[in-house]
Amino acid sequence: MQLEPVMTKKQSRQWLVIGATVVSLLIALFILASCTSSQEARLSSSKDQVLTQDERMDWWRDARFGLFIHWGLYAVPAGTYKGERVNGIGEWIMNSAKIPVEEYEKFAGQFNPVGFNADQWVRLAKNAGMKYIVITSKHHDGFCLWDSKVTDWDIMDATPFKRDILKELAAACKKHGVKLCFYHSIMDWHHPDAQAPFYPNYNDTSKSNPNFDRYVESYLKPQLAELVTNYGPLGVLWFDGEWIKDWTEPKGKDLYAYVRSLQPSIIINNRVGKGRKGMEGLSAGDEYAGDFGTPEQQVPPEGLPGVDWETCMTMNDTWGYKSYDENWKSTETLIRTLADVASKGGNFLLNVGPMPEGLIPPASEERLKEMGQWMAVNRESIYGTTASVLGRPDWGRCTVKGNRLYLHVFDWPTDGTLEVPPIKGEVEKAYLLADKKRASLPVTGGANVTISVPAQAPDAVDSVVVLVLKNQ
Ligand code: FHN
Repeated sequence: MQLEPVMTKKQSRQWLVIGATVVSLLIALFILASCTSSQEARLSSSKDQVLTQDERMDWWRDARFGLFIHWGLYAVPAGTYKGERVNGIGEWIMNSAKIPVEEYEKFAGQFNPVGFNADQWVRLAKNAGMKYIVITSKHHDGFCLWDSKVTDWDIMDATPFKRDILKELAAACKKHGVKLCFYHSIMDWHHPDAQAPFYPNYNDTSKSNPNFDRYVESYLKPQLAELVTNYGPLGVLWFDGEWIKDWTEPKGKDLYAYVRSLQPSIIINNRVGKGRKGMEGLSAGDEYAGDFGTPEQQVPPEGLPGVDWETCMTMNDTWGYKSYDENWKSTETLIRTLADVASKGGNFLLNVGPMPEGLIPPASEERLKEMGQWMAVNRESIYGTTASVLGRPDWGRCTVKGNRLYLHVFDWPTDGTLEVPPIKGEVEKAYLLADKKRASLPVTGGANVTISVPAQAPDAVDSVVVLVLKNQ
């Protein structure tokens, strides 16, 4: 029996086409679904969701205190060239001594910091009370402290050391819960497309490079991609060397967007563009790129109200190591500067310039340890605090956190009575932060509060009295 075909040949061809279309649609849907999920996986696995400005700045505002590290080939000459002491900051020696590039390159063969121990450096910073580290990935001399694929002018190819310093530091920071951040110079005295104005003319800042854009697109950005994607999530990209003629605010805005596209949660300073205004650190107006202002070697007298800012400062007179710079700030000065900066709502980025063998100068280490002893007792009067509500009292500074005023008393009252400038709110209690029992100190009420304090100051440098206000 001849079975009647279920359908004609034409009908079967039509069904074949429909079937093939349905199958290819199903395959397309499957591919689309798998791509989306992997994209979401990437986003969620990078834990780098799109954060608000406040969410991004949150850890940084809480930290208040970080370590700046200026380290590179300039530690080899350490301020001396051809037997002569060279004036100026140590990391500028190539420029200050007008060292030709091929001469300067010889320092790479002498850079073998066998004493470098990332874990020791990170523990030193953490024990000092510092919550983040900003290290020079590349300073103006162009030398790279990491294994860069876009140049041999780096620690892996140009030196006998052949270890990726940034990778070792990243591992140590992750282990100890310290945020890793990179300083990166836009200005580059080594790259042929970026050398002017500093080479061979030295300090002829009127000079520009015909191929500067090539340097930006084929070198600066690829290196930043290496730094932002190969060393784990970074806290801050700290740009510098932005003052050159070839760099513009539009370029800065583009670079800011580029780096944020690589790691959306990263924080970027205002030296990515032209908003720095010299050593004061911040130009008025919000038309400039960058998340915080960068006063250098100074604390703004009134702070920088309404914006995030960070004072960076050396312990002596140089950022990069100089063997004979012994003009060290006292630990007292450094602790009081930390309190001063925090009392104005800023962060304090304190610098060390490691030696060529990879050790931190003993005088720097001593100060960091002494600051750590103070922070061990008083850290809550720094971390997460905001600017004073008492102005700048004659006896010291004030930081604030919630309903607590932290009175940083530099000059302890000889008569046992601490006079507090007028405050808004009623006092609940007062106690010495150094007193683990938090025994209440006698307080007179009213607008002009006085606190009876012991004859002996708990700390010779900065004794903190906590004034707890009744919750309004
Ligand atoms: O030229 C640099 C200098 O070497 C150092 O890195 C400081 C640190 O903020 N920044 C530049 C000078 O403003």
